[in-house]
Amino acid sequence: MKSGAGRKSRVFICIICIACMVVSCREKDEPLSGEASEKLSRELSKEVPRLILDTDLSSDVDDVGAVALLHGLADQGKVRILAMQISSGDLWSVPFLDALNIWFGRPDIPIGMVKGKAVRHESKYTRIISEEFPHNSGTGAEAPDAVELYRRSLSEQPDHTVTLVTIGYLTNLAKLLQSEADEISPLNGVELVRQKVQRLVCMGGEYPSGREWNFYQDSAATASVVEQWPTSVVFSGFEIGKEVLTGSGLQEAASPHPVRRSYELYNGLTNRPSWDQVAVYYAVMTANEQQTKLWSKNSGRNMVRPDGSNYWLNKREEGIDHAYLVQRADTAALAELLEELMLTQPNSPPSRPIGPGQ
Ligand SMILES: [Ca+2]
Repeated sequence: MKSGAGRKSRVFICIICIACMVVSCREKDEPLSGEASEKLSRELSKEVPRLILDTDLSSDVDDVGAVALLHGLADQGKVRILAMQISSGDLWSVPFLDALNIWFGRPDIPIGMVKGKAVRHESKYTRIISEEFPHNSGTGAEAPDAVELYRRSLSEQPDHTVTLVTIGYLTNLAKLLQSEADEISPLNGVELVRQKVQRLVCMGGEYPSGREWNFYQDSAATASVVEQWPTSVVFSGFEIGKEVLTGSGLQEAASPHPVRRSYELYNGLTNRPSWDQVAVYYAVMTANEQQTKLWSKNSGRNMVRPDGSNYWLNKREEGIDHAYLVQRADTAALAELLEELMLTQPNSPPSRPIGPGQ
C-alpha cells in the first residue's frame, strides 16, 4: 500500500511537471494569435482618462450638477479625478466641495483654492451645506494654493495625459501659465502644461461671438489663457448649455442629499441651464472616445477683447488648436441624460450630518 501510494504520488508529480513544461513552452515559444495579441495590447493600453476640474462653485448651481455628474462618470470607471480647484473667492466653496466629494465616496480628492485677488459672489448654498453635511476641510483660507496643486498634480502624471476642465473663471489657469520653475518641477507653467496636458475643455465665451460670464469676470486672465494655452482647447459656449435644462428631477432624490439641497436653496428645485454639466460630460465622454455624435466641432481661433467679450476667426493658424462645440443632440434627450447622472447616488452616503471642520 505504502509503495503503491508512493508510485501514485510520483506519477502525479510527473504529470504536474509535464503540464508546467507544456505551459512554459507555450508561453515561451508560441506567440499569441493576432487577435489575442491585439486584445491584450488593447487591455494593457486601456487607461482611464485623468481629469482636473476647475470650478467657481459658489454663485450659480450648475457647478454642483457638474460635480455630481463627474462623480457619476467616475463610478462608471470612465474617469479618474486627480484634483479639483476653486476659482471663486468664496471661502465656503472649499468645505462645500469637500462635503460633495465625501458624499460621493471620494474624500481624498485634493482641493486647491484661488489665492490673492479673486472674483467673489455671494452664494445661496455653500455655507449652509458646509454646516449641514460632513467635511474635513477648514475654509478656503486654509486650503492649498490652486497653482501649487496644479503644478504638483501635473508633474506626477505621464506626459500628455491630463484633461483639464474649467467651468468657472480662468484666474487659476492664468496663474498656472505664469508660474515659474520651482521645487515641484523644473518646468515653468507653459512648459508643464505643454508636457502634461492633453487638452483643455473650457466652458466660457459665446460662439461665434458674444460676452459670457466666465470670460468677463476676470477678463485679463481669460485673454491670457486663450492667447497662451499651449495645447488643444475645446470651448463649450453659453449657447450650448442654455437650452439644456436640468435640476427639477432632483425632487426625486431622497433627502438629505447635498446636490438636491443646493438646487433647493438656489431655485427651489426648479430647472437651470446646464452649461457646466455639458462641458464635463463632453470632456469625459470624448476622452473615452464616446458620444462624439452629440456635438461637432468648429476649428479656428478664439479672440478675447479687454472687456471679456469674444469672437471667432474661422481660419486655422499655426500653433493654435482651438475649436468650439456645435450641438447636434436633441436638447431634451441630452438634458435627460445629464440629469440622470446628476441623480447619482453614492454607495454609502455619510449617515450623520455634522458641522464644519469635522
Ligand atoms: Ca460655473
